[in-house]
Amino acid sequence: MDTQTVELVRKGALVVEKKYNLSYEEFAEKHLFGNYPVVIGDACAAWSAKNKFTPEFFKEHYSDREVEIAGKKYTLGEYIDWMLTGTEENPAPYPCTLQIERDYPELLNDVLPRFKYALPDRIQSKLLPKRFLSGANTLEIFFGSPGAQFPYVHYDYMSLHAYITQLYGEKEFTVIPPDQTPYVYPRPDNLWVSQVDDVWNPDLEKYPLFAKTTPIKFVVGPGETLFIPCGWWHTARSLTPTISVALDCLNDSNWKNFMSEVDVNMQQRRPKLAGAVQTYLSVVGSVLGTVEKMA
Ligand SMILES: O=C(O)CCC(=O)C(=O)O
Ligand SMILES: [Fe+2]
Repeated sequence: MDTQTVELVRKGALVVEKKYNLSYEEFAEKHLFGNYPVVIGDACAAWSAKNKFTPEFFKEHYSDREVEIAGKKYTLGEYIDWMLTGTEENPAPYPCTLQIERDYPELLNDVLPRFKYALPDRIQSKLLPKRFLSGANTLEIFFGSPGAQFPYVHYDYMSLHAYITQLYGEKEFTVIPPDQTPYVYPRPDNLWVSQVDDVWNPDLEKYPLFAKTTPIKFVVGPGETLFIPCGWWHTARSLTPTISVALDCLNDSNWKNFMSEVDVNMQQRRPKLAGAVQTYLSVVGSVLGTVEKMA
């Protein structure tokens, strides 16, 4: 920690540290099971996306592809021009996302090997029927312009852990710990989305308890990966034109949280099956836990 950070920690403020050469053991103890975010400075060192994913690359190869943002269609070429010329006052619409596996499978190799911090991962397990993930997007590329603000404060759907790797430009993140959920006013219909839309300028008359939150703000730059553990509220804002890759992870550390999310969905849609699904997932959790320990 630098001296400024040490000062802040002494004052009791929460901070998100940046770490290089982080061992898996330290990551697992302090962050994955410790449920605390961290910026990993070199997780994506082996990815070819690191130098390849630039605005020029996407313009050259994918200009004609269509993207849809908030119900409006653009070509990726149009969007990239806007993203490069957008300003704080007039940002490009956000987020502009590409689904790598579904629509750009030829780019999969550029975000491999999967870094050790996002392993083991149960999202692709044959024992986990995909419908339990309720359509969560688990591997996406994000484009944004200066001033582009993610539209809401949320924690990742289905309590998946998120790893956001910044490949181009700088993005500012704000995170709020899960134990402050009582002050965050989750939407009754979407418990993972907050009703408070501006963390730094909240409507305290409408949301008085939000004053008790202690949001942590920091910047993630090129080559850096932010780990956001399950249940941590977060939002983001691009400071420059940005390209990021977001991937999700599910394993023993967030399995119980995931099971609760599945239960909430099942109680709404198929309440009679909810109990059986919980039993099934708890067996799957034990089986995969054993397999992972042997690996
Ligand atoms: O990079 C961002 O804008 C935030 C993305 C995010 O939090 C998400 O897609 O869940
Ligand atoms: Fe998120």
